[in-house]
Amino acid sequence: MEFRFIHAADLHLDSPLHGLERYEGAPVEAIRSATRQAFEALVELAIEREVSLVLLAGDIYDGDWKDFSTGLYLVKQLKRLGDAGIEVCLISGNHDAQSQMTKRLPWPDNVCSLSVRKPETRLYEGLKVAVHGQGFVRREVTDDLTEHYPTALPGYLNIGLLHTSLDGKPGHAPYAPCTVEGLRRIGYDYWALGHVHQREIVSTDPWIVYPGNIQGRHIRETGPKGCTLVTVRDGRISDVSEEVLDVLRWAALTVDAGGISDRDVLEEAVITAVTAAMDEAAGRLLACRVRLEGATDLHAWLVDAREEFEASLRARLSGEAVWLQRAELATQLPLSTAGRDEAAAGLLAYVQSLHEDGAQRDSLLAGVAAELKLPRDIAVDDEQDLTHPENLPDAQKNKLLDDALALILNRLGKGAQA
Ligand SMILES: [Mn+2]
Repeated sequence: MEFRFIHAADLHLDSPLHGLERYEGAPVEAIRSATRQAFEALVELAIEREVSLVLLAGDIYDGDWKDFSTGLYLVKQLKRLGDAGIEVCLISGNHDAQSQMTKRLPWPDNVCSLSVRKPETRLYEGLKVAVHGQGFVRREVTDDLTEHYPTALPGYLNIGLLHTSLDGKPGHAPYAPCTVEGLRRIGYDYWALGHVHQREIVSTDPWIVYPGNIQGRHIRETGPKGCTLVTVRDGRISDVSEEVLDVLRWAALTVDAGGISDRDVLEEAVITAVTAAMDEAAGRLLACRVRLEGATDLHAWLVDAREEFEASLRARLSGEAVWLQRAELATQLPLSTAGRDEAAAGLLAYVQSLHEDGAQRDSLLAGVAAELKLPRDIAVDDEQDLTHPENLPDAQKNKLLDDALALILNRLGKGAQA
């Protein structure tokens, strides 16, 4: 006998957009509806591939609903699965923990939501599958939930459903910690995990899988997103594959501007990188950020005219299925004083001496902070607090000085080496 199941997690349906409105031309509607469209792609995949069971490992909702539309939407999609004879087994995670949700709707008949009080086992007798799991009762679950998971049931394919950070994942809150060794000991065939948004096959014996989220929601969630499709033959897992579901692709691109001294050449290099990412996105809307790196004579001009450069790129890309969120500057002024006139070389040498004399640099920055409002152009990144530059790490203080120097040289018409 052969059947298939789908394992997905972290749908974060209708998750809100953070600060996108402040970006010119942001495709707010496309981003707002992306999590729903990706879930519809999952439903269609399940029906098309005639899967028997869909497992959802927590964070189905991003948090409490502002009204009932999110819940009604999900119920409708789950019923589509029910109409196709597909069962659904799910748990809550930290975002949709029982305590987080004030509104509730009854689940359709084909849906089993496992208990948040203790591990619960749901048997699918026709498939000879046992799904064991426990949802989050509150947002911060700090104990190892698997300590009380039952041991594997003989004669069944045993699946553990769990929302967890395992023994620590950078960038993810350490909820329901447990170890790979601990999971192994329980003796299941497949651990359907959720919480970590980056896809990862942690182990193949037994299978321990994070499918990642089904749709990236911001620039830190880049690359293809989707679910895991598992084939079971004669009671054993015979195939595990990744299925892409996202409708909008995020990409963080890097362009080496090192040695480029012509604006058109740099623009062409960025367009080439964006075009390659669009090819990978295969027709989906691409939301991208471009980071420019390297020592270039264009640095001073970029610091001064970044918005102009971005606007020019956006004009080139208009009409394409791409949104350039921003161009991020990680370029440097070429450090050599060769080919510069006396005034420019003097300024360059002065700033370099400040790199070496931290105390003098810090007192200069403290003075600047008190007297001046620094222009946003020389911000080291988006979220940096520039009202207190003296609190930045040394490397960023130096970068701030370098960018200020670049700005001055450019305004003096001395940005590039002769
Ligand atoms: Mn989570």
